[in-house]
Amino acid sequence: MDGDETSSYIDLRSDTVTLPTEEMLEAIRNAKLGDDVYREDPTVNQLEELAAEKMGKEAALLVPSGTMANLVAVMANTRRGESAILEAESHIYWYELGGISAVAGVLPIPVKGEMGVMDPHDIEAAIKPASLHHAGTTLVCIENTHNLAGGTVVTPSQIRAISEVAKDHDLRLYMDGARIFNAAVALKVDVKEFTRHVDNLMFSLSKGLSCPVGSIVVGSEAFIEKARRIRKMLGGGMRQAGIIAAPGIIALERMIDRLEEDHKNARLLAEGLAKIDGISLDLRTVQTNIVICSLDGLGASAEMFIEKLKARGVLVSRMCKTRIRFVTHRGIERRHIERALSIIGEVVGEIRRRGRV
Ligand code: TLP
Repeated sequence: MDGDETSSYIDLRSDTVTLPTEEMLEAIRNAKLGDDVYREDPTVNQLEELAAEKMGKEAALLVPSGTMANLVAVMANTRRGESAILEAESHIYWYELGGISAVAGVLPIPVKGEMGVMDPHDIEAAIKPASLHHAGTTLVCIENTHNLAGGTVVTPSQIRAISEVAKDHDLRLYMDGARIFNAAVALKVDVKEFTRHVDNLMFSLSKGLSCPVGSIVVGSEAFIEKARRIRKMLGGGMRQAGIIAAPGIIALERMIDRLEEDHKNARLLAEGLAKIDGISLDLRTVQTNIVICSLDGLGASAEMFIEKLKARGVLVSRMCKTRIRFVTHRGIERRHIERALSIIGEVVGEIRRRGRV
């Protein structure tokens, strides 16, 4: 689908569909540029300094995508033949084409969490010692907010508890914080509360923060130096990347507080969905800008439901055979949620009238 086709839709597939603001486009036009592989792009340098400072870490590195950020970070935190513990429904495990194994050479050890949060005892039990038989565990990855669990927040105290296990066993702790500002806004705390107990993390500019491209890896100077080399090896060294960094600076300075509005809209949507017979969801998981619901009670497949919504102008994503996901973002206002709810009500009514499909 091209941009023109989707522009008239109520697009709830992802916050990745957000377009840059006018101010971002202006900043791109006016950005001071240089060759970032030589570290001579002043706009990239400014963004990386700002990101490191905001996260309370020593250094940062701009990369093209969240997937590359996670891969670079896993590689900089481990050596081939080691293992990493991650949540069983995490993005790294399910949605990154197995890069952790295929490229990083790391064995993922999935640990099932509760609403996206792993229990520190389960983490401890899953650790593999470096021995003649095992791929020794050296890394724990958490995801915050947790996408597949419905945008749930891993709280600062939960992170601290996990970090204690990691420290006890000499493991590194990494956070896929693609949507970490959603977590900070949801709990109304400074983002450093979430970063202080992890060794390093990444966050995305291209999701709710509305930038067209980019994620940032953050950590110690030594870690980022290593990550910079790995980024280059993976083909992610960019030249005049200031055109990506310029909107990133605006994102960090001005786009964070408005995430609250996305959360309110997600709540409104979730409460509306919960009232529709045949749709079920766990309202406890609706903590930020993601809503995942099940169509089990309707006997409808996600594919069919999604097609029917699309035909009426609403776009959503499939999570599995009978679960769909809605994500709110800057392109979605309260009126869109109200309209989407009434369309969903119509589609459910139609399916129920026709019986099981
Ligand atoms: N998630 C996308 C899809 O890939 C599912 C989305 O629409 O939510 N970590 C997390 C937690 C993510 O949700 C995503 C993107 C990534 C990493 C990868 O980021 P990108 O898409 O920039 O490679």
